[in-house]
Order: sequence, then C-alpha cells, then structure tokens
Amino acid sequence: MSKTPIWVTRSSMPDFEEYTAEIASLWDSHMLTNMGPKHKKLVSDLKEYLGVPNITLFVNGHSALECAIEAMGITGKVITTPYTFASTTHALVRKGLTPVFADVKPDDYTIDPARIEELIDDETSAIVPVHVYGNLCDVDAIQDIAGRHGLKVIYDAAHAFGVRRGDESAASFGDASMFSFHATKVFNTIEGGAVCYKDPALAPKLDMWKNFGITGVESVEAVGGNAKMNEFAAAMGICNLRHVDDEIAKRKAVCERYWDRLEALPGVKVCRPQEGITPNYAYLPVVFEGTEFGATRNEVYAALMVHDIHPRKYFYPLISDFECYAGRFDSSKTPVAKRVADRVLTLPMYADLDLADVDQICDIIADVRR
Ligand code: T4K
Repeated sequence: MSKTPIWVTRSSMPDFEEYTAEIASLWDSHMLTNMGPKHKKLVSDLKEYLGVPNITLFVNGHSALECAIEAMGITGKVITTPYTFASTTHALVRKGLTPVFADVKPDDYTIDPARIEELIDDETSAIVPVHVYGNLCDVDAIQDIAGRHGLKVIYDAAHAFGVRRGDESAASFGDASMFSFHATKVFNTIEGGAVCYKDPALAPKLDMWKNFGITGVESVEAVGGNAKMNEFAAAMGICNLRHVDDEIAKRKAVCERYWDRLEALPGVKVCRPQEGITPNYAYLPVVFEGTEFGATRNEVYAALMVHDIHPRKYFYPLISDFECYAGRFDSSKTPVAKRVADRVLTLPMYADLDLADVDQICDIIADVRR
C-alpha cells in the first residue's frame, strides 16, 4: 500500500523542468495575464485537440458558465439536473435564472430527456444538462427537444474533457459546452475553464463579459466581470495537454481494475463506459444497494476513512436539498437522482494510483459487508 492519506484524486503535473521551460519567457516579457502569448497558444492547441472551431478560455469553469449564460442572453427558466456539483445550479441562480430540475437516468445519471418536455413552459429559454462523471448526455434527444421548443442548450461538460462519440468531441454538442480545467480534472490548468461554441458571433461577447465589458480602449459596453485565464495557468495547460492521452490511458487501467474487482460483489453498481463512447475515466462512482450489498454507502465511507483513504460523496446532498435553497425545490420530484445521491460514493481515482492500492481499497470494501 502507498503512503496514506489517499485522496479522492491527485492533480497530474508535468515535469518541473518542462513547466519551468514553458514559463521562462514570461521573465522576458513581463506579460503575466490578459490574453498573452501562452493564452493564445493554448487556445490554438485546444482547438486542435478538441476539434472545435471556437473556444474561449476562462479563469475557471464556473465563471465560464456564468459568462456563457450572459453572452447568450439566457432568461427566465432553465431545465437542468439536480445531480451535479453546486456550480451548475449556482451559476443559473447567480445570473437571476430559475432552475427547473428534471430527473436523471438510472444507468448513467445524466438528465433524462423523457422528463424534460413536461417541464417546459413559456418562460423556459434553455436546457443546461451535465455530462456527469464524463458520461455523455443523450445529446440527440436533447437537441430534438430544444429544436422543437426553440431553446438554447449549454452543456456543463466540466467532467467531459477528451470524451468522444465517434469522431465528435464532447465539445461539439448543443450551442455551447463549458469545461473545467480545475486541478482535480483529467486536464488541468491549475484553475481554468473554457466555453466551446458553434456561433462565432459569441466570441466577442464572451471576451467582453470576461473582461469587465471592455470592447475597446475607450469603450465599455457591459457590466462584465473579470474571468481571464493568466499566463501561468495557460502554460500549465500547454504542458498538460502534451500528456493528456497518456493520462487517460493510465486512468483506464485503474478504472478497469476497480470495475473487475467491484462488479464481483453483489449490490455494487459501477459505471462502465457507455456504448459507442470513448470515455475519459474521470471519476469512479459506485452505487451501493445496502440490502443486497450488506452495508450502506456511509458504512463503506467510514471504513475507508479509518484507513486514511478519502473517497467523496459526489454528488450528495442533491442540490435541491442544499441549505441555501431551503424551501425552493422538492427533491422528491426527482426520485432517481435522490436515490443515487443517497447511495453513491466516488472512490480515489487518478492516473498514478497504484493498482495495489486499488486492490486494498476493494478488499476493505468487500470486508465491510455483514
Ligand atoms: N460543473 C461541474 C459538474 C463541476 O464538477 C465543477 C467543478 C464545476 C462545474 C465548476 O468548475 P470549476 O469552477 O471548479 O473549474 C472539486 C473541485 O474544486 C471542483 O472543480 C469540481 N467540480 C468538484 C467536483 O470537485 P472539492 O471542494 O470537492 O475539492 P477538494 O479541494 O476537496 O479536492 C478534492 C481532492 O482533490 C483533494 O482531496 C485532493 C485533490 N486535490 C485538490 C486540489 C485543490 C489535488 O490533488 N490538487 C489540488 O490542487 O471540489
């Protein structure tokens, strides 16, 4: 067993020398932020890697989503999922929108298209689904609904960097997709994020919203914020992108070891890759069916913590049960999401996690059963 603690994830980093070589030129230019050369290079590298025509970088994924909402002029109600990280719903609420929660599918925990249409009314302007854990939403069904009702679609693709359906990257669906490049993600820029989009007319709007509404040296057209990615973050992205395919291959080996071991246990549900999708192995969610498994999710959590192993309950509590939203939502209206949130545990998952550690974690889980 490796040295503990073992955290739910561990940031991947380039070699120190590779990063210092990348940032050396900043000591000549003294240009540390505001869309400098590193930022420009990362934009072009990411366009190529993701195969998208338009991408705008941000200081983090959350700000990217808020700016996309502003730039696209989303208003009123937005159909979304309660089974996600706080950021997705908070972005909507902070921009004055009303989230309307649709339930998720029991197989991959993404929004259930069959539950969307019944929630649409005259005030609905958009759908914000989440490719949760890197599982791709049912993008065709969602596009069909959006098309028939004249709604915009913005994907929260925070977990889906590198995921593909055939030749299409996860960045190519809907009107726009937001990515997180946070330290805990498959591809990181320390903190960072991006919006990929179809309509090139969005580019100047996103640039304006992320830079105080400034459109020229003497013109400020909107009450924008500051959400720019700095040069050190962009340099980290340039380095990490060189190794991201390796990163994903190493993650695959870790995931497969977990799946093989855990699927042998009754009452344990893992999330195998979806049919026809090239996954990125971002997270290792496991659902424990207490009666069949012989222990609850919380008992498994406690048993691992005793060994200084730190899984997380991503995503519990359900957003509709957050204290800050008390009295606003009813989580019993999304029973599948509620059920999964009450039973899920995301296990330690990162490229350099030893397979011996995976075995040890699986042994501890197997031993918890009564
Ligand atoms: N939408 C979705 C669906 C998201 O999941 C997220 C973020 C967003 C939007 C917003 O994107 P960003 O604005 O963050 O770009 C973490 C991340 O901070 C967050 O980015 C992520 N989702 C969320 C699922 O997980 P915490 O509060 O659980 O992270 P924390 O600090 O407890 O870290 C977890 C573990 O990661 C640590 O135990 C150790 C390891 N770690 C952490 C950091 C900060 C590292 O190895 N290196 C590090 O630098 O939220």
